[in-house]
Amino acid sequence: MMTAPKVSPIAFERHGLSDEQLVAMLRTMLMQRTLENRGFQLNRQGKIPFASASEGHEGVQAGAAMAFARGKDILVPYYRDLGLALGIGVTPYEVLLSLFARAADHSGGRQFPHHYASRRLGLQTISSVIAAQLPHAVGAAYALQYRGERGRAVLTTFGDGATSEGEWHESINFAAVHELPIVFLCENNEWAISTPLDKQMGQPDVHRRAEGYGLPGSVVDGMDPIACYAAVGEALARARGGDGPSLVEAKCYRFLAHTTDDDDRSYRSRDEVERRRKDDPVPCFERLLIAQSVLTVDDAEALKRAVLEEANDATDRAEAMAYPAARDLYERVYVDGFEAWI
Ligand SMILES: Cc1ncc(C[n+]2csc(CCOP(=O)(O)OP(=O)(O)O)c2C)c(N)n1
Ligand SMILES: [Mg+2]
Repeated sequence: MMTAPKVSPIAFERHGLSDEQLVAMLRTMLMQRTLENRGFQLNRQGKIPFASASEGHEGVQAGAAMAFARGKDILVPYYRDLGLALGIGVTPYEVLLSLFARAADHSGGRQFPHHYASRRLGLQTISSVIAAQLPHAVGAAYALQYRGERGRAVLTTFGDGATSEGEWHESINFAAVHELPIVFLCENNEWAISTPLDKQMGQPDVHRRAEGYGLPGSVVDGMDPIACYAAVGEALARARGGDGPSLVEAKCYRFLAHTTDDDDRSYRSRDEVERRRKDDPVPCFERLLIAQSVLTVDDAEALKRAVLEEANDATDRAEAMAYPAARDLYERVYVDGFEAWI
């Protein structure tokens, strides 16, 4: 009689994450994907001018967000970090207000979409200028060190293309020299708009550059949210404990065009994108949690329905809000008086 081959259990290292935390990470990833697609839909409907695309980055961002200590750490992200923003507490409604550029948005509808800011969440706003956020992040880390604050760290993120900018090198070097409490997280998706990795750098491993600057460097599968949680968590713990900066490289992939303004068919093949889809972090993580009995198939379906309902509700509410008044144009340009941000 034939017996069914014994299936060995899938390796499952949860790095101390509870079932609730794992489901929360999946929820963030599902919401990121839903809002991502919503941005493209609204743009194609002519309702919003622009959205960026982070499909393929959900794993690294959900993991990093779970490692971030809300109320203590400071996040200085880049424009592709929708999942990080959601994961640390930006709401879908706030995301939609930003996409619709409504007056109720945190910037009064005047900031670029996906450029969030929240003093409450420790989320510092950015510009779209590549790598320009890194000296700011290093400055925030320097302030923490200058004030002798232990137990707090800065998490800053950037793409592979950003590592060619002068600010990237200057920031990493300054942080290493002064042993600042900061984690540099590279979301290496192999493309900088139409520039592939082999036209960006002579060797494809950003983390190996860490040694040249004198700080620890590590690499992690950016499609694996738990591994990313562990890698970023370890680096943040080192920074919070006064043991200096780290460079973490998460290898991921961008599945969609760079933004709603880009057509990636002009520079990469559909075969390449399809091939990489098998590593799509969202269904892979969902399957893992079901296989490990963290949630059932029915739970996962209910979660997806709840995410879609919340996204739909946020879309309707944000769309119904007013645009900023034209006379607001010159507000929020200069501040009256100065208040320390961190
Ligand atoms: C200083 C500067 N140069 C060029 C641009 C135009 N630009 C916007 S995004 C981008 C690609 C950046 O690629 P990468 O750092 O890998 O991040 P990704 O978009 O792939 O996540 C470029 C060149 C810019 N915003 N700023
Ligand atoms: Mg890139």
